[in-house]
Amino acid sequence: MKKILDLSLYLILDPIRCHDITGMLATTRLAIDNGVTLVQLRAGHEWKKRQCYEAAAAIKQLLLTYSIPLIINDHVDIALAVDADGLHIGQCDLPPKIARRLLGKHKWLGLSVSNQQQLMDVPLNIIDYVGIGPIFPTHSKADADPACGLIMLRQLVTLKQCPAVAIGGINSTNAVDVISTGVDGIAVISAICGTPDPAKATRQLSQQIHLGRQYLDQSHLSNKEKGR
Ligand code: TZP
Repeated sequence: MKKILDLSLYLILDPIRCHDITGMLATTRLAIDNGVTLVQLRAGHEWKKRQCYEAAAAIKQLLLTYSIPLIINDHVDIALAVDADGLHIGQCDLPPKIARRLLGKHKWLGLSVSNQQQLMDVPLNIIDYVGIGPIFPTHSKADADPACGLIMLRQLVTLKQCPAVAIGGINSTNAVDVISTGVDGIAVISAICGTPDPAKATRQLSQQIHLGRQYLDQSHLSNKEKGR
């Protein structure tokens, strides 16, 4: 059975910024205690399969106690091996149809998109959510596409036909603006992983998501009033 997918604050665990598996587990614990709603393991390219499996199994074990879903980036075999809740794929990974066939219908499947064409091409019968980005420049992904910015994000949000999370360079200085576009959540690496105080960083982001949603509700309300 699929758990409820709450994209609000999506933590992507990065082994370099968290240093090692122990660091990833510690970061995960602090982040969940302070408002993270979903966790993804994004294993390093240099990782051997065994290392990836061991990290995924340990994180899955921890997340089970909190009922927070685990998504595995790219590796469908690892997702199945640890009974993760879903898989996230990019435009150059397995085609969505193939990933879905391997994954089965009871797990979440997310897809990265970075422009309007990719968003329009999302197979809605296969994909559960999209990751839109990078929104801002990022140091966490070497081969990231150019940043699309808030204006483009707002436009993509109006076109989307499935839940969407924004990603790339999102932190406590811009999270309110990102959420105010109407996107369903934010996904972050460096705003939590490797920060001096991941608990505080997560709390701040949660508060900003709340604030961004309040702005959005207020602007919907005042648009309605103007239309009367
Ligand atoms: N996909 C698009 S940008 C990105 C990924 C995985 C990296 C996001 O990391 P950060 O540190 O939150 O900018």
